[in-house]
Amino acid sequence: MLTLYYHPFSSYCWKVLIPLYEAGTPFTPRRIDDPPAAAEWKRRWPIARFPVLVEEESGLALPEASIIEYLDSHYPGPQPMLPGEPGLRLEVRLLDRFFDNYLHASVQKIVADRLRDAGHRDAQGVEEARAMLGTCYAWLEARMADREWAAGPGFTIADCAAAPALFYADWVHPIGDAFPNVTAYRARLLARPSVKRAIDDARPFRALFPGGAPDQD
Ligand SMILES: N[C@@H](CCC(=O)N[C@@H](CS)C(=O)NCC(=O)O)C(=O)O
Repeated sequence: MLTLYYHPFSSYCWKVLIPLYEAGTPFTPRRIDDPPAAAEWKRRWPIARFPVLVEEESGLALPEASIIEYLDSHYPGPQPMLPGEPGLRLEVRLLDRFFDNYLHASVQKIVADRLRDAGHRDAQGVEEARAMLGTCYAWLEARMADREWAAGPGFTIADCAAAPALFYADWVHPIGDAFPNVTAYRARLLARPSVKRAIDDARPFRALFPGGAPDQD
């Protein structure tokens, strides 16, 4: 049995929920806003970032959402989320890194800045994050011209990384008309049942979004 320490509104938690939902893998949800669950979570991963997935039988803790690779080999779903062909595996991992390190990180920078005291805001950092999002949209626009999913023919771990990153990116730095391929890809992701379920589970928490959630999605 798997335990997931998570919060339904957390973007990185969606990245783990999506493959769990895709494969229909059962897990015990433990919300980190519940103090006993939070104490367990921090004991198991003192870095204290979520999600953290734990395989109870072996005691194996799997922090860092990209470690969903493990699910593919140990709790496989109907289709592999990490393809077998070495070149394609590398491409999936590259796209996963792109979505996390440049797109998602820039969204987090903008959101985190809204939580700072007025006197401690980092205007330059936010400006740089916005510039990075623009660069990411442009790169992805060209890439998605003739693709359905981020890497290879099927839905992969790269798309699990893309879904929450693009969902919230559009909230903080609208993708707009200049990037129709990115907009269409985001719409495909949002229509995927596993992604839709994660979005719907998070709906009750939208009032928590720093700066207010936009009236969309
Ligand atoms: N590198 C981590 C990032 C996870 C992450 O940033 N999670 C956020 C929630 S979406 C978090 O833990 N925020 C709490 C904090 O920053 O203190 C991963 O890939 O799982």
